Amino acid sequence: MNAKIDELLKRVEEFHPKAAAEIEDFRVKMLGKKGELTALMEEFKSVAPERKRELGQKLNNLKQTALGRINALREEFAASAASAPAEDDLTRTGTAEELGSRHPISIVRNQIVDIFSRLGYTVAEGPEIEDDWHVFSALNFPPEHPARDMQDTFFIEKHPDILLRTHTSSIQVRTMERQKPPIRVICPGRVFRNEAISYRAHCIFHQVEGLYIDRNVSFADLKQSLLYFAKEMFGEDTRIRMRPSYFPFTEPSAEVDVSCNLCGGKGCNVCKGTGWLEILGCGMVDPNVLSANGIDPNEYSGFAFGMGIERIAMLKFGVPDLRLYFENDVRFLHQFDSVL
Ligand code: 2NL
Repeated sequence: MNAKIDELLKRVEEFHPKAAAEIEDFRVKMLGKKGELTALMEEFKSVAPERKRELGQKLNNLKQTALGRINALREEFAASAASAPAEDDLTRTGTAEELGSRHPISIVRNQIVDIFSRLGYTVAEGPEIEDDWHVFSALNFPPEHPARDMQDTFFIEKHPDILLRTHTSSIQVRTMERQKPPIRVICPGRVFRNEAISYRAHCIFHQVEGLYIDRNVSFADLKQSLLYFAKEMFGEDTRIRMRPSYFPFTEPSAEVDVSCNLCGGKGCNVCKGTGWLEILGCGMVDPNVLSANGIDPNEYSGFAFGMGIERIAMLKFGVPDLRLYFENDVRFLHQFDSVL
């Protein structure tokens, strides 16, 4: 046993690995489960009692030396790996990094949010799984309104009160719960409707809605805010027009068109010869909605608006089919690399 200890000690002292991997091999051969040093330790148990002291000290010394050498060598290799110049051929062609790019829906959402941020709006978000109150009742939807029908809205099975939001107005309702006027929020988000999927409709899409409530907010404020938005979004020469419309949550309500920036208003196939493109809906917040949300309609008034991001991105980028937004085909997505 004495000779074997001497032999192993010599091997430890003379161990000069060329590669870091050899260190681990050496450690396993010495100190692993079936290692030679481990075997000696096992053998030591049956050594005669009068030799235990002498051999125990030698064996312990061997073990400490081996561990010390292994650790020192490990550190040496780690340090030289960090500081050594690369042995690779530095003149060879590099490998290109595949960069991702922003989705067109995200690009347009960010642009809309940026424009309204400059008018003092702050961004709010809310849950996609909602309840009847935040999506319908607080927004003056009558009990028999068709949007409350299973045909149009995804309800959670066996929970007729829980549903996927059909518009992001529920975020504004939640904002009014938390905050007293003045309120100025812009609310982007994903919404869900039970629609058959086609080039112009999808069951999942994206909206941005805005809400402004304060004393003396007028229809003129609404019109000027939306004109500013249209010019920032579609160019300085853009004009807008409003057509009377109807929404349960606003009165009066209007649909807003922007002048077609492709033909300059003369009429082309994008604007179907009209010179105008519909981009959003809006109106003065219905007094019933203010009351339902704890705001006195005699003291405050407000306007709200909503737009579909897919549609605005279609107009801006000439996307012909809504389904392209959801397929994540890189040949489509890479066309927006340079936009932002
Ligand atoms: C559209 C039209 C609209 C609103 C959304 C709203 C929200 C509250 C109160 C009143 Cl909390 N109104 N939202 C108002 C008018 C139009 O959206 O075409 N969206 C895609």
